[in-house]
Amino acid sequence: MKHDIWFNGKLVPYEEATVHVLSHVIHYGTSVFEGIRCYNTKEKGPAVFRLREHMERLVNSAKIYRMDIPYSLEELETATMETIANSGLESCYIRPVVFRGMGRMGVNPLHNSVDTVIAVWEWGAYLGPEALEQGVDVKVSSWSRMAPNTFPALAKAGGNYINAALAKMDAVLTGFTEGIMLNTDGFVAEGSGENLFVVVGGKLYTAPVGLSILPGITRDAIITLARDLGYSVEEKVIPREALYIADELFFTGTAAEITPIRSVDKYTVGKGRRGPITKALQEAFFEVIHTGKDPHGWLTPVPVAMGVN
Ligand code: PPE
Repeated sequence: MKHDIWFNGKLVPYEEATVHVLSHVIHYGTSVFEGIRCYNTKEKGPAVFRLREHMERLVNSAKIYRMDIPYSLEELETATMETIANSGLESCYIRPVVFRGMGRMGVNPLHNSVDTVIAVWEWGAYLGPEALEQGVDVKVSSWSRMAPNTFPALAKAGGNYINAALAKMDAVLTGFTEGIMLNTDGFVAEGSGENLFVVVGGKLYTAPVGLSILPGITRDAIITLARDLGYSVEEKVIPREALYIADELFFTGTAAEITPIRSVDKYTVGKGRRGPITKALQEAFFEVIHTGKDPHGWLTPVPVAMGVN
């Protein structure tokens, strides 16, 4: 866990990557961030999954919050590769975060610094070691996703996760692994840190981006892989009770990858274990990230010159 962290342009020792308690972000949640994975692929060695798309989302999140990141996309990508190479990790989770730092106190962040950090660490199965095979038990959260025109859902902003944390705590403290949040109209949005897919009659459905979800990069990859396999995928408004009568349900996300859901609110989903379409999609996804077969150009190998592979 204690790898050097890229902080405003250079790698610094883990212990030195600190901020002042009066940083704007601590008081007002003014940060945007990403979660990215680097996989040690069989054919290409360590390679980052959809680095460009993640960095584009980071830059867009920052733009929404009027933060000017003083680095180009290319510089952020190079910095990511340097941080990975320096860590010596062959597979890792990558966390870029851009935040409002020191300047003035008060809500207005426009006079505060924009600081940029990239950290890496080893992160295993997000929803537990058995989750990818056995599936997880989840509940519909008593907390809703933020309404449109409150917090922008397309921005992956730190402050959004105070809502996600309420849903996650509500789930784990009542004996579930994760909470599914509805939007403020009561339609299915997503998990606290994952998008959600519903399988019914051999077809896949997922909430449209306008329903206050994060436009997940794994979600996009799964839509592509499902269509490659010949499945129909539709973005559709999903009522809560559709979860109870679905054939299969699964989460997608960088951290969660593709995690099957075996029950919701104590209703058994399908046969109560990973379904065949979920399994086929996991296999297609793992073929890319573990083997390194990359028909869609999603992998960026960590440059050999940097020294990991
Ligand atoms: N919705 C939310 C709310 C979300 O946080 C994530 C990622 C996704 C969907 C899936 O997006 P993508 O990773 O682009 O497929 N959540 C990140 C943070 C999790 C955390 O606990 O921190 C992640 O998976 O990296």
